[in-house]
Amino acid sequence: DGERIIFMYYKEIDSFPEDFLWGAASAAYQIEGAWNEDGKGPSIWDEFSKIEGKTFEGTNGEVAVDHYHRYKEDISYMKEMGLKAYRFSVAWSRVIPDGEGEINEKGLDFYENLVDELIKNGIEPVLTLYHWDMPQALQDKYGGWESREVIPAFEKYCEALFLRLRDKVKYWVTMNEQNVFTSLGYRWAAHPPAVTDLKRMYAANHVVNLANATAISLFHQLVPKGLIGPSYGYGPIYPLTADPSDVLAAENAEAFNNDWTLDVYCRGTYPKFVMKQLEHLGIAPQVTAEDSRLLTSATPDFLGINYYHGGTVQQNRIEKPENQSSTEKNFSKTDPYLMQPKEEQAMSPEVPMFNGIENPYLEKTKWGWEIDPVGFRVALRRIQSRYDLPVFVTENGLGAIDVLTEDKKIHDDYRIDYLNEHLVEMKKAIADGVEVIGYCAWSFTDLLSWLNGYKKRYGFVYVDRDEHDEKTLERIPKDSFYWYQQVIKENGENL
Ligand code: BGP
Repeated sequence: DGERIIFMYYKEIDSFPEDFLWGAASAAYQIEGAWNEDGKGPSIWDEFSKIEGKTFEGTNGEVAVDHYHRYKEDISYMKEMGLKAYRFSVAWSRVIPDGEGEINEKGLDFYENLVDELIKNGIEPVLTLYHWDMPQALQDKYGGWESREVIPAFEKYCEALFLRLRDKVKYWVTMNEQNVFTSLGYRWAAHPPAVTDLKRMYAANHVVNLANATAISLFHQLVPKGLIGPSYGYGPIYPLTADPSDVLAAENAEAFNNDWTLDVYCRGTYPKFVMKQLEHLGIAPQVTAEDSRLLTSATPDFLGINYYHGGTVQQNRIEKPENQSSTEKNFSKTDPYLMQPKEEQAMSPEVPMFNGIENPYLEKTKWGWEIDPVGFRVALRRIQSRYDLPVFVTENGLGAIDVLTEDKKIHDDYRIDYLNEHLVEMKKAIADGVEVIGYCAWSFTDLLSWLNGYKKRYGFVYVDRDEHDEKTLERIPKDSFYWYQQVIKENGENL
């Protein structure tokens, strides 16, 4: 009967692959601290976070959670948990302090030691090359990603890492959430370099695409046994209703938000529909024939996906003025997956295409991010059918306020519920035929949120510090730590 068929479908047909990479993730700026030690140069985040009013209560990564000095202790918790994979990022300005000149051996040593320690403890390293911390020197000299001059600099930095770590690291991520750092950096001025100019955003985005393809090409020459891909912040778009105009609006938003980046990564071409709109407005990037050759020649081996939430849209408010209503999404600029805040009207190519709106079916976190586990399955399915590449889930998690009890416990059942629901949907997506090679929850320890300090926590391991006080920096496993330990032990069998 029907119930039995449904039961079989989800519980009996598919288990997680034996070598499934159960992991957790972090990023250099958010955990390391030691911002100017052992020869490290300043990054754009070191500078930006010191500008008044830019980050929550003026937090910065000078100390962060001091992982630079405590990585062995952190890895001992990973081992206790049974973690199979750990995703971290390398700070470019630790390896090449001015971004393009001398290589700082001490910087490379730190990452090699970290990788050795992971391997010694049976944990697969997953290395992200760029998680937003451009060397400040390249920003000052060339204007960062707005200039093609940074491509050879990025290539040199990647080469240094490929050569040093190619026998030890199999999984590599090129860019973390290109869609997020370009839009928050060049459109909304919420991240460095704090620009609000669409033309410049699209130009910078194109340079990032070229740098990504350059790194992938070089990797395929130097590390033939490794696997490399970008990590994209993917949010599936829904139409608010079955009104064909809303459905079309959702297609438009999917093209602007997702195809715009993913088509370039996976096919080497920009979606024509979006390109035409940008050309009409005179804000399209300049794409040469040589650029196109490079982009089509370098395809990723897997697609990294960071999933937090998607978006819901309806027909645009020009054709349907009643859509300019109170239900319109109240966008927050600290939400990296925002699509179309209403205050920006002029020159915005999205305005005639769709109107972002709250989804009436979904609950939200304290920070207004929709909680949508089914959307995770939708995301994985769409990616599989459009690009047919193996997927590595490189981030997914819940930002929440955690309370340390007097007996030093953190009862984060809300996080367990969130992760559990997402893992169940991922398991269903695998049963649907999506090839998922691993899952890294965000994050392993608590860490510095770019714009939300230490109030918004994600970790399995609590870190005793806050915005105002570094305190003891003691590590304390949360309830979710033991829950995930069990999931890994059972290889997700009881999800
Ligand atoms: C992703 C970033 C991560 C992390 C996460 C949570 O966009 O790749 O680095 O910060 O979002 O974001 P937040 O700290 O803003 O809640």
